[in-house]
Amino acid sequence: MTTLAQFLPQHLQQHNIAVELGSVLETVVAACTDISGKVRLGALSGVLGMAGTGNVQGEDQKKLDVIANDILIHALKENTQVAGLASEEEDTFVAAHTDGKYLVLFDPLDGSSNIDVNISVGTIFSILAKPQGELATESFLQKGKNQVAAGYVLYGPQTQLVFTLKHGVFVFTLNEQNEFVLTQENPQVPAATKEFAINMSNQRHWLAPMQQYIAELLAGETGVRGKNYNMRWVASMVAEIHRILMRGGVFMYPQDTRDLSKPGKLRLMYEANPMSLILTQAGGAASNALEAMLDIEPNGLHQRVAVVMGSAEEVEYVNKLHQTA
Ligand code: AHM
Ligand code: MG
Repeated sequence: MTTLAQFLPQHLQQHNIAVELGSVLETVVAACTDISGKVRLGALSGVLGMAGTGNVQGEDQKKLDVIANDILIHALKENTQVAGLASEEEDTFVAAHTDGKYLVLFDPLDGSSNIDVNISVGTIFSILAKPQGELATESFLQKGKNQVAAGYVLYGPQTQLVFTLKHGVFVFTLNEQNEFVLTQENPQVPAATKEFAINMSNQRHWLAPMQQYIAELLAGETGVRGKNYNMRWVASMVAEIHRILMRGGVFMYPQDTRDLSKPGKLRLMYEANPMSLILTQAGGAASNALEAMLDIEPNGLHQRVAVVMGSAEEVEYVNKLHQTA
């Protein structure tokens, strides 16, 4: 049995990764352990229901969105290696330590529409090195490929931590002593898949290439793809990406015609980029249907992006349909 506390120092040393980065990761994980405890108890810890507030994206906040956000901010501000934070639930970045070397971006409780009905939710995080100079919004606006670490904690039937420090992907499971124990090293996303995930209720709003792609999948053996596909939709990105990491699949949240000023629903900096780093480290692929997700030049902390990620063959197929449209 290898706990995170045993694994991390070895992994840092083996790959020459700064111990300060390890300490930031440990702080994120400690906060998520705390959040996991609250999620587990649900109504018994009085954390369910609405907070009666809205976030910068105009979305209503659940009590647990606010609690998870507060736990992460409080913990990270205590770590002197952290220069600043950005959260889905905060309009602007939060400054921490002037000498801090790292920036942490997170969605404290993703999929929170699921929390009151006891379906999996998760925390997603991305860590960047702080550029030289005074902390500003621009300090955070780095391409996904610049991330030095990324991961998520899935609060599901088991609480699992998945992260990468850009030397493979590691999966840990929370035990009864609240320790994360290594349960899987370097899962690989199969290149081919027969499973897709998309919110089909938006079908009539999709652009033509996405309409074509899904129609081809639904045609199954009788269509050009020549095989039958299965579909899943949890409406919890962390659960969806974890399933794909474990057994393959393709996850999409495309741009649609309702509001062409919004390229999609999901956020680049603390949802799409960290998940893309995890999947690409595991042999998968990720794009906005046109270019590699990790190469996108960001323009805002809360910028939205179209998402296609998972098994490489499917992501490439979707990209081709869009690039040739
Ligand atoms: P959130 O950050 O407000 O929780 O929204 C993100 C979630 C993702 O977890 C999930 O993939 C998607 O929204 C589900 O959207 P929909 O409600 O259209 O099914
Ligand atoms: Mg979210």
